[in-house]
Amino acid sequence: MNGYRIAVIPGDGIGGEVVPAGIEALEATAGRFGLRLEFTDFGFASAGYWQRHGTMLPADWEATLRGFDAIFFGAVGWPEVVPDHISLWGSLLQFRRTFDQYVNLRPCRLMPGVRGPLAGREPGDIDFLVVRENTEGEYSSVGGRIFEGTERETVLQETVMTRIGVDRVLKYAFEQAERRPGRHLTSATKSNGIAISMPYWDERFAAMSERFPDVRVDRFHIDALAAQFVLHPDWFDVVVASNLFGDILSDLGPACTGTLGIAPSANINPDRLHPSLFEPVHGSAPDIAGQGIANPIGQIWCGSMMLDHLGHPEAAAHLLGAIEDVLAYGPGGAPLTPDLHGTGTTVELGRAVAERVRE
Ligand code: GGG
Repeated sequence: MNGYRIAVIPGDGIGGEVVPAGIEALEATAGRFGLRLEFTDFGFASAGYWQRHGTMLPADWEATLRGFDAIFFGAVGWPEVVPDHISLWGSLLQFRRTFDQYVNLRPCRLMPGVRGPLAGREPGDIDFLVVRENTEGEYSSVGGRIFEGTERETVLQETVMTRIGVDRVLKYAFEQAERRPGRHLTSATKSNGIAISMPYWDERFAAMSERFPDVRVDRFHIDALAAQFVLHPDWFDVVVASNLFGDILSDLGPACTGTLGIAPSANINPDRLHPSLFEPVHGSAPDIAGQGIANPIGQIWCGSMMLDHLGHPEAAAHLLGAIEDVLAYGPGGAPLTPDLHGTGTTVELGRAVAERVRE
């Protein structure tokens, strides 16, 4: 199959700036590999839509998006207009849950030409994959407030871990680790303090590891793991974590490699029963929105992950190679954005990658 329908949701803030750069790079790649990508733009899942309609999504959003092969998403969140928990639960989390995108894949790599904050690390030293559980865990709507407005005001929110939900993401992570040369899987936990759900996660991890004897495993409490990410990021190969821990680690990892601006993520339904969604790890960044200086690499790398998921690994590798080549030119040779110590714009950096794809 060579033709795909892609739903495009730029969302808020810099989403509207980096998504066009991602599409330009995808179109260049599609042209080179004989693929037909048909992009359809949607304005929902944004603060603007909320202002007009009082909701983040139209009533028929599920039927609309179900007709697409993938969703190419920018960023959501504009707290001046709509509280963050409403915009997130009203859009992205609906997509992840309704389309059972139970794996959130977040690669973290020190790229050539990118100066990270950690001294002495070369490209190749840091190259790991965070596999984040994406539909349950700490991101739960089970809970509530009682005695509101009184001195006894009490707020509860439960972590939800189901055996199916935990086992399927662990299995996916083991399979990823089994395919990589390092064959090493680290589990993030906090079973000393969070003494009901996290020991359960550990138990299921230990049980799953018996099915993958070739994968070396270890387990860290999340606090120690955060420190190890900074001190020894080169130790890690695949890291599997609950929803919240995975979210935190997949911001910390890219920060250790220089900038959150290059980090991609894929919200995947591995069973391919529903469309998967590809979004950069970064958010809508209201502080720099509208200035044209947002780094488009995370969004473009999402395009590469999307092509891989759609069954075109060569096209995906070519696009990722173009990203690496352009970054390797460094601030003197490529129009890198300010987070990469350059003076380039979103459009210029995106165009440089698209041109490299065509060369
Ligand atoms: N492009 C990613 C985005 O918009 N992120 C907003 C956010 O806060 N996401 C939280 C999450 O991924 O759980």
